Amino acid sequence: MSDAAATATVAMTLAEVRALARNVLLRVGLSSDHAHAVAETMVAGERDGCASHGLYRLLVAARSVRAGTVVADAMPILSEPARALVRVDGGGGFAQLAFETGRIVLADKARRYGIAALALNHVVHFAALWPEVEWLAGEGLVALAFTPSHAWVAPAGGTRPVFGTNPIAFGWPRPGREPFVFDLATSAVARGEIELHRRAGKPVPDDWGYDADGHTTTDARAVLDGAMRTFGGHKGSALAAMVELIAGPLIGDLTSAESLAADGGAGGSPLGGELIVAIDPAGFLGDQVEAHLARAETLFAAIEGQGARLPSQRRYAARAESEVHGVRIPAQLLADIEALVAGA
Ligand code: NDP
Ligand code: PYC
Repeated sequence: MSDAAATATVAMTLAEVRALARNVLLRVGLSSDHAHAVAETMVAGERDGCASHGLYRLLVAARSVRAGTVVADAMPILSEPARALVRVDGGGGFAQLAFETGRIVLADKARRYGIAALALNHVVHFAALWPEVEWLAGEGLVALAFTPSHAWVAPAGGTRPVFGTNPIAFGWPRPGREPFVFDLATSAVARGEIELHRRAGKPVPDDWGYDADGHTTTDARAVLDGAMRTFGGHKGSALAAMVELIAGPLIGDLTSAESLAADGGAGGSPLGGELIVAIDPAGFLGDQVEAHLARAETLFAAIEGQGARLPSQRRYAARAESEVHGVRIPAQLLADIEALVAGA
C-alpha cells in the first residue's frame, strides 16, 4: 500500500457512522437489538477519538459472528442472586446488550443499598468500558468495571501469555459537568492499538511486547503472535491478575486462558464475564454528599492547575469537535468494511 493510500481518510458525520455500523451489523447477521447496542459503542469510539474501539471493531464483530463465537440473536436474562447483586446471562451474545439489560436495576440497587454489583456472564466482549462507567457516573454513581479478555499478555518477569489485556474503568460524578473517567488496559497498550499499527504497516515501541521466542521486537505482527507486556511492570501484572479473579472465578466465568482455549483458534473476540460495581456517594455521606463531592473538585483543580490533564479530557474535547464537525475515517478501513459486506 502506498503512503498516500495508507493515510487517506473520508469525512463522515456521526449519523453516517451510526447508519454504517448498524447496517453492517445487521448485514452480518446480528439481531436488531444487538446491532443497535453494539453500533452505539462504535459511534462513541469514533466520536471520542478512540479508533481502536470504533468502526474498526466492525471487522472484529463480523469475525466473531462468522466464527460462531457469538450468538447473534441472544436474549439476555436478568436475575437477582442477592439484594444488592444483579446478574445478566448474556446467552453468548455481545456484552453491550447485556449491560443495557442490567444497568437500570444496578443503578436502582446502588441507590437503595449504597453499593451494588452487576455481573455479566456468558458474553462476548470487544468493547471499551468507558461508555458503561460514564453512563453510571452520569446517574450520580461512582462506578468500576473490569473484564478479562484472551490470554495475550505475559506476566512481568515472563514472556508467555497468561493474562488478557484486562481493562479497568472508573467513573466519578462531577456536579454540573462531565464525569471524571479513566479506562485503561492493564497491558502496555490495548491489543486493538497494535492491530491498527499492523494494518498501517507501522512498527510498535519495543516495550509493548515480545515475539514468539520471547525476544523484544518492534514488529506488530510478531507481538500479536508472541506476547504483549503489562503496563508498569509488576504493578500492571498484579492488577491484571486481580481482573482475572474478580471478573472470572468470582462471578463464575472464564479466565483469559480459558477464553482463548474456548475460542479454539477461531479468532473470535473474548468470551466470559464482566464485573461492574456501582456506589452511591449518598450511601456513606447522606446529606453531606454535596460538600464532599465539592472537596473532590479540589483534587481535580490541583491536577489541572499545574498543566496536567485529567483522563477523559482528551475524549471530551474530541467529542465536542466531532459532534460539530464529524469525524475522519481511514479510507482503507471503509474499503475493508465494504468488502466485508459484499461477502456477507
Ligand atoms: P490509553 O492508554 O490510551 O488510555 C488509558 C487512560 O488514560 C484513558 O482514560 C486516557 O484518557 C488516560 N490518559 C491517556 N493519556 C493521558 C495523559 N497524558 N494524562 C492523563 N490521562 C491520560 O488506553 P488503553 O490503550 O489502555 O485502552 C484503550 C481502550 O481499550 C480502553 O477503552 C479499554 O476499555 C479498551 N480495552 C478493552 C478490552 C476488552 O476486553 N473489552 C481489553 C483491553 C482494552 P483519554 O481517553 O482522555 O485519553
Ligand atoms: O484492544 O485489547 C483490546 C481488546 C480486547 C478485547 C477488546 N479489546
